[in-house]
Amino acid sequence: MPVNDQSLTPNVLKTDVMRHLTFTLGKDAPHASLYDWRMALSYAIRDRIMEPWFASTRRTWDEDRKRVYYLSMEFLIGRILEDATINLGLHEMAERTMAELGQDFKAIVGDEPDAALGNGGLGRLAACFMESMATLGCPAYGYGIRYEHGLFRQRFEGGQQVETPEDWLSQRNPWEFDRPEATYIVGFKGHVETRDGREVWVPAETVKASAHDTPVVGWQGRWANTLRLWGAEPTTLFDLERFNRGDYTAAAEPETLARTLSRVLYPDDTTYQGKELRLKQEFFLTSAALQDILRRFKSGHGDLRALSRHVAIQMNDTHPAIAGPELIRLLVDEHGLTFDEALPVAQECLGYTNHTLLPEALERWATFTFGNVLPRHMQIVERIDGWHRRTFPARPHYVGIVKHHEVRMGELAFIMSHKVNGVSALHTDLVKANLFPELDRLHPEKIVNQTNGVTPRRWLKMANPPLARLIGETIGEGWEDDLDRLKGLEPHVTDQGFLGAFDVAKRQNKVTLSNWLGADCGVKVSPDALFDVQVKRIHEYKRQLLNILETVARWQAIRANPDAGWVPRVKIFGGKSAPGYAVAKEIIHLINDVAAVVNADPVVGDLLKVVYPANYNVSMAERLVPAADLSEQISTAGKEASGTGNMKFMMNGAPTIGTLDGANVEILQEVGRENFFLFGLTAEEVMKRREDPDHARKAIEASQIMQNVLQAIAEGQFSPGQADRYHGLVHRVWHHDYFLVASDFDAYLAAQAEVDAAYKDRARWLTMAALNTARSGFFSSDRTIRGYMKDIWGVESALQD
Ligand code: GPQ
Repeated sequence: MPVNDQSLTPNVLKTDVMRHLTFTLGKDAPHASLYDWRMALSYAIRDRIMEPWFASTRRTWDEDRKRVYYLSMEFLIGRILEDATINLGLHEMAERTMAELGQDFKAIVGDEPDAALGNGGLGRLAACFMESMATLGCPAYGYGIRYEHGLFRQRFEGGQQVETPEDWLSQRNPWEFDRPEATYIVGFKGHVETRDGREVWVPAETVKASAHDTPVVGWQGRWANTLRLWGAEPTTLFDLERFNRGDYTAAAEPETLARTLSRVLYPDDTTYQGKELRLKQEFFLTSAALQDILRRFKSGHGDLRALSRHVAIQMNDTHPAIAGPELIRLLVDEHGLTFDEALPVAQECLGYTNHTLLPEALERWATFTFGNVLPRHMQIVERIDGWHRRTFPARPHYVGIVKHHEVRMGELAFIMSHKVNGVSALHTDLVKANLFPELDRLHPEKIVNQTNGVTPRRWLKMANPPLARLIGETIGEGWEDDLDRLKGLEPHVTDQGFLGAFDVAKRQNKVTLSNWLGADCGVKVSPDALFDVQVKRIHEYKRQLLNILETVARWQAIRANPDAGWVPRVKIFGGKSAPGYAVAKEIIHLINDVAAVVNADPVVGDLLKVVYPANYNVSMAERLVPAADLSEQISTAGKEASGTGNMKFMMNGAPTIGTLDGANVEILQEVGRENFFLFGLTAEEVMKRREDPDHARKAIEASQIMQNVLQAIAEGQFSPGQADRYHGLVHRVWHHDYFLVASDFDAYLAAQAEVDAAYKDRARWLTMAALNTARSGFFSSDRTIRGYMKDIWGVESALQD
C-alpha cells in the first residue's frame, strides 16, 4: 500500500480540484464560493482515501482477520478535511495547490462545520480511537448514529447560555457514502409469543436502519477503516389511506416516528435522563450494528459458535449495553442456538469500558420502560441475571442486574463481557473497590485498566504547526506514530537555543489566539500574559467554580495592591452546560459576570482578563490548546474518570495545575512533581472530609480570602442590577459543597501563587513546558489501542507483516 501516493503530483491535485469544481459542483471558477472550493478540495482529497480504504477491506477479507467493532453513541470527530490531508501526506501540496488557484487553504479548512456527534470526552475518545486504529492497521468498524443535529450551539445572552440547534448536515457532507443496500429492520415494543416451544418477539413498531459510511484514514495512508453511522428511516413511507382522506399530518406519522430516532444527540454529559427515546436510540444503534456484524460473519463463515475468533465488540460505556441481550436474542431466536450456547459466545465477543463512577451517570432503566420497549430483552435479561446468581454465589449485599424494579446496565454490561476496563489507573482501582466490588471478587481477572490517550496527529501535528516543526527539526521525523520518541527532546531542554525556539513557537500560537479572541470575543489580551485555560463540559465536579472564585480573589488582591509585581494573566474558559443543568448554568453566568467587571476595571488593566468564547467545540480546542501556558485540571479527586484534555495540554507544552484525579495521577508520574502544580485533597481524603457535615463552613471560616470572595459575589458586585443573583450559588458553597470547593480553595490559591513564581523565572518555566511535551509520549492513543488489542480484543495489526 502506498505510504505517500507517488502518482499524485501538484498538477494532478490541481486538475482533480478543478474537475470536481466543474463536474461535481457544477461551478465555474470565477463564480465559485468558499463552500464550492472546500467541496472540490474535499472530493479531491477523498479520492485519495479510496485506494487504502479498498485495500484495507480487501486484506481483512482475504486474510480472514479478526475485526474490532466499536459501538458508541458518540463520535466527536470535528473537522475532517485537514486531518485527512495531513494523514495522507498531502498537506503542503494542498496548501500550495489552493494558493495557485488563488484560494486560501486555511480559510477553506476553516469553512468545514464540525461533526459534533458527541458531548465531550467520551465521544472525542471514540474519535481518537478510530484514528489510532487506522494508524495501527487494526481492522475496525466504528458504529454510531448519524444524528441530523449534533451537540447544540451555545450563545451567551446577558452572560447566560442559550442553546440553538446544530445543523451540520444542512450542507452536503462530502465524507460519507450512503449504503442503501445495508439496511436492517429494528423493532420496538409489542409482545412475545411462544411458537413451537420457541419465543418469538412480535414488535409493534419497526424502523429501518440504513448505513452511511465515512472512511477513516490513518497516519501516512497505510490503512483505512470505516465509521458506519445509522440513519433511521420509516419502514412504510406514509399512510396512503389517511393521505387520501386529507389527513396529511397523520399520514406522515410513521416517517416522523422513525426520523425522531436519529434526529438529535442527547446533550447530557455524564448524566442520564431515563427517557424512552434514549433507550430506543441505544437499541437502534446496537441492533443495527449486531445484525450487520452477524451478516458479515455469516457471509464468510458458518459456525456462529466461533464468532469470538473473528469478532471483538467494544461497548463504549453502558449506552450500547443492550448488546448483551440483543446478541443472545439474535443467536437464539434468529439463528437457532440455545441460550446456553449463545451466552458464552456473546461474552467472549463483548468488552465493556466504564467511563464514570458518578451515580447520576449509571444507567438504570425502570423495568416498566425496559419491558415495554424491549419485552423480549426483558426476558433475556432476567435469564442472564438468574444464570449469574446461580453460577456465582454472591454475598448478601450483591444487587445484581434486576432489582427494585430497575435494570442496571452497568451490572448487565459487566456480566455480559469477558473484560471490563477503566480509563485511568486510579479510576480502574475505584471501579474495582467502589463500583463493582462484589462482581470483581467473583470475577477477579475481568477488570483491567486501559489509560486513555489522544491522537498526536490531530492534537500536535495538525493543531500546533510551530511546535511540530520544532520537534521535527530537533529529533527528526517519525515521532507522529511513535510518540515515545518525544523523550529525545529531553537532552535539549538545557540548551538555551532550543528553549528559545520553544518559547517562540508558543508565543506564535498565543499571538494567533489573541487575534482570534479580539475578533471573536471583543476582548483584547496581551500575548505576554500567562494563558490559563480551563476547557471542558461545565460540571460541578470539574469545579469551574473553584477557578472563578480564585479569579475573584486575584482581582481583589490586584486592586488592593496593583504594584505587587503581578504576572499578567488571561483566564480562558470554554465549555457547554447540559441544557437542564441549572447549577452549571449559574456557574456560566457567574463567569461571564465576573469577566464583564474585571475586563472593564482600569485598575487591573492587563494584569487580569477573563475570556469565555461561546460554543466551545473540537475546532476551538485546536486553537486554545496550543496557545495555553497552564492547563486547569482541578476536579474533585475521585470524580474525573480520566480526562483527555489534560493530555492534549501536556503534549502542547502546558504544565498542569491539578488534583490527584483521573489520568492527572499518571501525568504527574510521567512529568515529575517539579513540573506539575499539584494541590488538593486526595480521593481518600475527599471521602473522609465529607463525613464532617460542617466541612465547608469550617474551611470558609478559616480563610479570610474565601470569605471576601463569597461576600463580594453575595453582595452583587458582579450582578449590580440584581444583587441576589448568586445567593443560591453562594449558599450552596457554604452548606451543600459536595465537591469540596471550600476545602480545596486555599490549597488552590497557593498552587496558583507557585505558578506565578515559576512563570517569572523564564528559564524554569520553559524547561517545565518543554519537559511536559517531552514526557507526554505515554498519552498517545496508539499506546491505548495497542493495550486494547492485546488485553481485550486479541487482534493483531495488519501492518506488522
Ligand atoms: N465521560 Cl460516562 C463523558 O465524556 N461522557 C460520559 O457520558 C461519561 C464519561 C468522560 C469522563 O468524564 C472523562 O473523565 C473521560 O476522560 C472520558 O469520558 C473518556 O474516557
